[in-house]
Amino acid sequence: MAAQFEISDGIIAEHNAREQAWVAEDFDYLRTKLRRRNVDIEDLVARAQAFRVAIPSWGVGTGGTRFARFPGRGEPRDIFEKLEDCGAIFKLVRSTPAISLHIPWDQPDNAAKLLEFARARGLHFDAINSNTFQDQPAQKLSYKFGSLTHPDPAVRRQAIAHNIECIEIGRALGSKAITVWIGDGGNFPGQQHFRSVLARYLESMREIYQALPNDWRLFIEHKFYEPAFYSTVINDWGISYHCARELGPQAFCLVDLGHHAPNVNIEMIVARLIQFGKLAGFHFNDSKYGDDDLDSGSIKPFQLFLIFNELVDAELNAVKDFEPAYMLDQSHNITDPVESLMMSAGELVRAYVQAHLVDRQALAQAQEKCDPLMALQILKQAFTTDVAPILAVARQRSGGAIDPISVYRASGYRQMKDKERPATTGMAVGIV
Ligand code: RM4
Ligand code: MN
Ligand code: MN
Repeated sequence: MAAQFEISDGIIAEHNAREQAWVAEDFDYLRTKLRRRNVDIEDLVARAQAFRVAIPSWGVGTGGTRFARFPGRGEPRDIFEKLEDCGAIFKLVRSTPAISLHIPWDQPDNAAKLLEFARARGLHFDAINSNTFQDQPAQKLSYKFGSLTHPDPAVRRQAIAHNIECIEIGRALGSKAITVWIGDGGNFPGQQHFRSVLARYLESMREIYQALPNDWRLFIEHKFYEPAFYSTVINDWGISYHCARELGPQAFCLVDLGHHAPNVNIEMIVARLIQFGKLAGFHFNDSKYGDDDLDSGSIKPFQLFLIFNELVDAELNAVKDFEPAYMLDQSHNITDPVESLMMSAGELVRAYVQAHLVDRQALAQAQEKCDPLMALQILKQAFTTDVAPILAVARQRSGGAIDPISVYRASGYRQMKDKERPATTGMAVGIV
């Protein structure tokens, strides 16, 4: 393979030197301001530098809507090119060294080669995602009427085998978790016997659970509707929690922000799962109406902050076995996915740092004294603090860019990839 274009350290350094002046000035001012609140800015920079969120392998391709897909220029055509894009994102933002692989969309022919390619870019593999929500070309039996919960045991066996194969692939790549999301459900009242399908789900999941290596976790991802529009087998966090408990200590509940009815109090669900020791982690995105897969923090930044408020509270309280896995699960239809993912990763770090600004002692006092107004004011004070200088300094100190999107645009990365990657047909990744 001819040498592929990469964003150079030189261009990052050159841009950082130009931005340096405002960053230093704003950082100093914020340091003074936070000192008045007894907050050490250096502690926040260190926390921002340590923050990690995984990129899904399908996220760097252009997604689709239910109606159309508009391919982008220089889109990655295979998993290696996807890793190149992930490498570019990681180089600029520094908080995204992990890739969450989707099987079979990004099934590797040679795991060792893929691992080596990833390592050369400082990347590694996070939770692996199985797919029994659509049929693949060479597949024997159809998932049209379900997979792990299908009435025909042969279909269930096929879906179980696929998940076990995913664990095997993940093992070879160094993953430590599998995320199972199924599309099983019904469009018609009476189509499914609710208790039977759930019983079959548990029976199938028990077999997958049995195949888990001891140091692996199984993530159950719920979703209240779609592709089924009347009933979904794993429809909400209550069912997910029930199943995780039934399965055992290696099973956890994954929260995709788009998988709840509008206006559901997601931060409270997060707190409950933390309390029960069953929070797997997140698929971050944002939404207005349903599973819209919009960019994280683009619609409801306060909700994102409130979720991180719960996560940081658990972190500071050293809640036992609290180890949430973070991933961005977005569909980029009208932006360059690399830009969207960089911005979204930044939004997560922002919410995380802001959550660290919450005066928890004062909040506890306000709660004790039944002073809701003060409680809200404490949260708002943290949420309205502009922490951009902290994020910029954190990126810079980790070797990344103060302004990742400007550097990315100036580097001409997409234009170079457009030349290197002539379009092929059949590059659709489906609806994500
Ligand atoms: C689902 C869910 C899964 C993702 C698929 C493509 O809605 O969010 O995590 O793998 O979409
Ligand atoms: Mn998801
Ligand atoms: Mn989703």
